[in-house]
Amino acid sequence: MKIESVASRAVFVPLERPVAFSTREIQGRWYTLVQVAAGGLTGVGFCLGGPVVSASIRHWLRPLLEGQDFFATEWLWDRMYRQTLLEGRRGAVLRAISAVDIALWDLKGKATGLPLYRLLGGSRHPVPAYASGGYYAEGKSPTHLAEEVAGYVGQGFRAVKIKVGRERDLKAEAARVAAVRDAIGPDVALFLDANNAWPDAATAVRYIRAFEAYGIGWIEEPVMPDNLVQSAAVADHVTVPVATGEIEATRWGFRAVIEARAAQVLQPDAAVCGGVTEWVRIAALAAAFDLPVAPHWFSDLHCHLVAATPNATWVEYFPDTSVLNIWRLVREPVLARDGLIVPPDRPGHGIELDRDAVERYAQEPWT
Ligand code: SMN
Ligand code: MG
Repeated sequence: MKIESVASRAVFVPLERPVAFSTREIQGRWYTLVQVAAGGLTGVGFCLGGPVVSASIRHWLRPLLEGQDFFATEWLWDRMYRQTLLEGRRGAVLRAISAVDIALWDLKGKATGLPLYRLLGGSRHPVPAYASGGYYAEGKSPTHLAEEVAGYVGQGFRAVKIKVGRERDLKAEAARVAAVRDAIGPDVALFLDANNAWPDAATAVRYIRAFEAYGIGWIEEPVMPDNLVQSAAVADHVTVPVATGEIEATRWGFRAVIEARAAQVLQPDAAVCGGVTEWVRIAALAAAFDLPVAPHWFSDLHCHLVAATPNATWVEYFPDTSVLNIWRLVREPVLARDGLIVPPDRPGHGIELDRDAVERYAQEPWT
């Protein structure tokens, strides 16, 4: 069960049309892919992030991995984390560790013939997915936004998430949320994602109070992720639960979020926080505080984790692949039906790369 080779590659997949959230515009997405080979099997890992991440895998992680037993994920995690302590701990290097760890779990699944959710102690039940979208775009009115989310409800989703916080005009922001609630009816859950829009708690509270009447399930990242005190102040002053964690990393990062009472919903992303190994620890930590986890981003991976985690509530799912386009690189995406995802029964996480597509979007060779 020895790792023979580790290869990574950065790819850039342009969006068909640019979209925006509160403070940034997106023209395309960078992904780093990793392939870990052992005994005729290949484990696949990935994350959002470009050449700095893939270089970290090549430079830092590959030498630590080659020749090691890929089943020893706990020990390999510790080794990777300690060896990269000076340049690592979060950000690009943690994304590199995350991608590698995901590939190691994929290998463990492929070597045993077991799907990831079973390796993690889960069962093959359908997990609830929310339709994530509602981005801003040039010329997109509240009516267009309402049509978009009504489409998701028409596909059977029982929860939707939209972006907020880009418009300075509070009335314009409230009008978007009102149009969405009107379009989805009273019974569909509505989540809002501010992507660090507001400079401080007082500003955030002003906007969120204008949304409260529309029955909001959570407000995501109202302020910068580093400012846990401001986030806690928001949580204290609104009735809407605060969610955060998509760019937080490691059990220690989440411990700080919990200790500061900065959020009522935690959103670790296994491709950011330290891989499957660290995600499971974070979910257990959250459980000790009776906090739910609702993982951020890639549903094809997180459906396994949610199926294995009693305090996990929702999988995030992007019906509009022109916004989050990793499926361009994937052979058999796991599709939601009636707002539910059944984790695939293929060994490992079941995510296989489309070689031709990877070639087309690659920005560097596999090395
Ligand atoms: C998001 C950010 C970055 C990549 C994918 C999705 C967004 C979300 O903040 O929570 O959906
Ligand atoms: Mg978000």
